[in-house]
Amino acid sequence: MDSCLAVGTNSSSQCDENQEFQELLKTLPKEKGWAFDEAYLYQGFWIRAQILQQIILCQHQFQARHTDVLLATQPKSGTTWLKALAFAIAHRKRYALPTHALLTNNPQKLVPFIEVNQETHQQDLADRLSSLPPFSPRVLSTHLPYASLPESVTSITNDCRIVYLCRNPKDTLVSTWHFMSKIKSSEAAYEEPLSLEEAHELFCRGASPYGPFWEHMLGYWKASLERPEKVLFLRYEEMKKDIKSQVKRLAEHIGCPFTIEEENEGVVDDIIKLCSFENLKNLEVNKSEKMLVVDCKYFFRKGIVGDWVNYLTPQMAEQLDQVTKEKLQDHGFPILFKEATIDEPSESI
Ligand code: PAP
Repeated sequence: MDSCLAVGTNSSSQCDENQEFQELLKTLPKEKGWAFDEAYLYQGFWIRAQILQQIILCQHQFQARHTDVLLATQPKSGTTWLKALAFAIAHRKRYALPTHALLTNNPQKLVPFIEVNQETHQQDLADRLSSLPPFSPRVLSTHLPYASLPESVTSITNDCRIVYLCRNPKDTLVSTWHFMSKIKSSEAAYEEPLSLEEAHELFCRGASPYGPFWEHMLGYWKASLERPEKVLFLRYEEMKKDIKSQVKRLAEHIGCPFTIEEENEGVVDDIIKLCSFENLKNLEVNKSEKMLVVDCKYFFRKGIVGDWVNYLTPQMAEQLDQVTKEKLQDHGFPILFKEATIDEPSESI
């Protein structure tokens, strides 16, 4: 079949773009994908072909506004949690708790990715952004590495804020593997799910979705040191340990600090409760709705720190720790490096 017809395009310029894209793909290193099609190494990170075309469009087309808030993560680092919190903080004056948008919408829907559409792969970026709530700030998200963000986002003349959430690599691997296995067993899959051994091997080689894990994290960490007013670096484990202080940091960074009165009235605690794993997981919308081929319920598995210990063998954990050590030790990342190698399972808060 003609490649233009195969992807459902209807104009000659779209057809040219597709042919250019097919040519580009031929030049990129390729790896086995985790769930669907193969992954390609583009600008130093691994990405599925179908998403890559949207990423390139986004890099060219996305125009950040000065008031935008962009949430950045690697898949399975706590994206859904961060989306819920940032949305609830930024729009706290617009929604009363009993009728809050988060009670009837999956957080992924309220905070769209700039580079992919989780509803349908065909929808245009402009259409997608025009369907956002008409309030400021726009709360958006991305899995793109810092160096690959659209120029308007990182430009020194743009005041938009970035929040990066990082999770320890062993839990990120285990969570990603579970999620991909669920997708694989859906009707869209064309192969057997990856074994955990295969997933571990790909992850350690850097070939995780949007990986390598360490380079992704370091890009944002360095940016957070160079431009702290622009980039806030958060950690899933710290959020689990002390959510209140992390939520306050988040609110300040995105320009919506809590007042003393709000704190005294329990507004911070209400937001934390609304966005808690237990609350979101048990909402009807998050139990029954679907986004593309993914059931929303798969965004809520265990939500704890240290679950890796139940899946990785001591050898697998040691190998991943060793890679983490090699990748991070020359970059002055002592805290994460230490905790990434020794974190213990802890109870969900
Ligand atoms: P994404 O990057 O594909 O959007 P993301 O939300 O990061 O997904 O991944 C889901 C993980 O966040 C799951 O982790 P687990 O597999 O180790 O359990 C999920 O349970 C966890 N998660 C989702 N919501 C919350 C929440 N409110 N609090 C804490 N963890 C959460």
